[in-house]
Amino acid sequence: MKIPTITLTFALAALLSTAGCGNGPLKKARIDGTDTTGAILVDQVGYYPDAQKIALIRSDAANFDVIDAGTGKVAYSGSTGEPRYWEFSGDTVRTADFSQLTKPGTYRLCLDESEICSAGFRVDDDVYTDITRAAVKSFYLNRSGFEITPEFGSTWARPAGHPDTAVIVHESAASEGRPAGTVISSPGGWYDAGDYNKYIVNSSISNYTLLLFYQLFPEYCRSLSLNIPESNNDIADVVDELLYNLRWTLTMQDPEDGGVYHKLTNKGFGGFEMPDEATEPRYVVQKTTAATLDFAAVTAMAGHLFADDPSEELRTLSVTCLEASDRAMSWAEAHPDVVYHQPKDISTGAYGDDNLTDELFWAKAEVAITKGTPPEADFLTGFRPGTPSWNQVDMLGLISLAFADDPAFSEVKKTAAGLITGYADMLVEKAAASPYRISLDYFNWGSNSDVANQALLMIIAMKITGDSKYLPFIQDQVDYLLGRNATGYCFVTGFGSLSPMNIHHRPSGSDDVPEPVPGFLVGGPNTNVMNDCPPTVKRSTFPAKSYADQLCSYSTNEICINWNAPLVFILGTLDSMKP
Ligand SMILES: [Ca+2]
Ligand SMILES: [Ca+2]
Repeated sequence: MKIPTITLTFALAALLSTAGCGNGPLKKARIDGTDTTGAILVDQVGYYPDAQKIALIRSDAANFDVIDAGTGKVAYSGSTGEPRYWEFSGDTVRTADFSQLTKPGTYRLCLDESEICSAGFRVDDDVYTDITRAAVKSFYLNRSGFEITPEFGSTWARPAGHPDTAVIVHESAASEGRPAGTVISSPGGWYDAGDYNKYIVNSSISNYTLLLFYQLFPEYCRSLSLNIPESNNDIADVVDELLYNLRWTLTMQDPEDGGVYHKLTNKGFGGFEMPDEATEPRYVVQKTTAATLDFAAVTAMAGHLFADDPSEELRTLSVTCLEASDRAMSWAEAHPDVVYHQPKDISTGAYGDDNLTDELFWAKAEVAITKGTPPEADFLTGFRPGTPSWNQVDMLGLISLAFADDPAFSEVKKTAAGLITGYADMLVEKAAASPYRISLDYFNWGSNSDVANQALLMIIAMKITGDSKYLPFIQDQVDYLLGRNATGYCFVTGFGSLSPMNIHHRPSGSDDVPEPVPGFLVGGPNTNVMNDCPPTVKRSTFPAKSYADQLCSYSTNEICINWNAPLVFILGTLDSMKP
């Protein structure tokens, strides 16, 4: 946990500096003091030396200093920008731009000539390395059916739970070959979120995002060591980690007809207990078109991506994935509109979705790329770009088309690229107009993942065009998630000077470790109250402040694999750019 470490560091620094000479009372107060007013919002993890560095100030301060956190010496002074009101937070903020400060170090930002100073933050080349590793490693720490040992899990070691080698076919999932009550094996995979269940639709977008990360940043992925059990094989650890989930999804396909079960679940959510203590029966529930199309898309993509990989294991897996994809597509063609209906005796996440046109688009796009057969000329006609989410996945297919390397795809590739950059440019315009400098202008459940996915789209646009105009806006979205937001929290567990401590995550809420499992992005502000906490837990009526660091608050403080996947993508992109 970083909070005690940083406190210790500054306590030590303060001690050393008072032993020196010529430190006036103000300088000492600046080193010791912290901003308890919430007036200063910075990226609490830090900035690259040559990056845009903009803090937001919620006060009338006209000037600011950036001081060396150890000595109190002023490293940079500047004036704040014009006050701007943000309707989503009810705040008036000014910018404090210290981009010109490029010397590596640990700093605090102080207002006017006062003792109101931010906590320390770093400027250095490696500021995002640890947090990127932690963001990927959170998937390892959320593995189902897997013992987390102290060697790899440190304080968060725990016994294995949910082996899922004896899973019951629920009556909603019964087929001729597998009648209700049949026992099947479906081990592995990640727990989806704060609960212990596993859902194909949400796994699919998560797997896609990590596969895309490997596709676009292969060298960086190979350089990123995670200290997981597979760290010494010939596969990039990011890929090892996603394979743990991808291989589970393969077991969710009925070998007889190719259809894919919607989820593997307990009947209800269950209490806050450790994985090995949660031993209620597990079921596979209803095959659906959404799950099967999503599965077909991801297995096609993995099959294509791994076909020529240096690793023999991945080349072998590629063949398995391509066969699985074909069989899933056949089932989906025969069952084009089977939507999920939650059975009466099941109350876990539904991930229900009535609109399957985007799932079909995604699967068709991935299959087309895999087979080297461009889609029909009107495939992109009327396409409306948007921010991807678990139930809106056509953008994933569009991104894949924009990176298709087969010359036969040059036309569709160009159109796809234009649609993505057009949308990303609109996001950039919104961010430029926003006092908090983010493109998001709605705050639903998991709003932080929408911020992350919009940053992902800006990165895709930067990759497509090679235009560095996107970079400061990508930084702005990252800064928001890491502390420069209206709540003042760094939204990634274990990082920042103010970080969520009470996440809605069963292992974190039931182990003996005070600090939550690190590296998770919490859902963040949510306009919808959802009545998940007792009335004593108050949330702001302003959307961008409607957040509670409370275990009960699954509407704002849960974690989820499809939220962490874009976090990995955006932090990893920035980390890959370090010199
Ligand atoms: Ca490895
Ligand atoms: Ca959909």
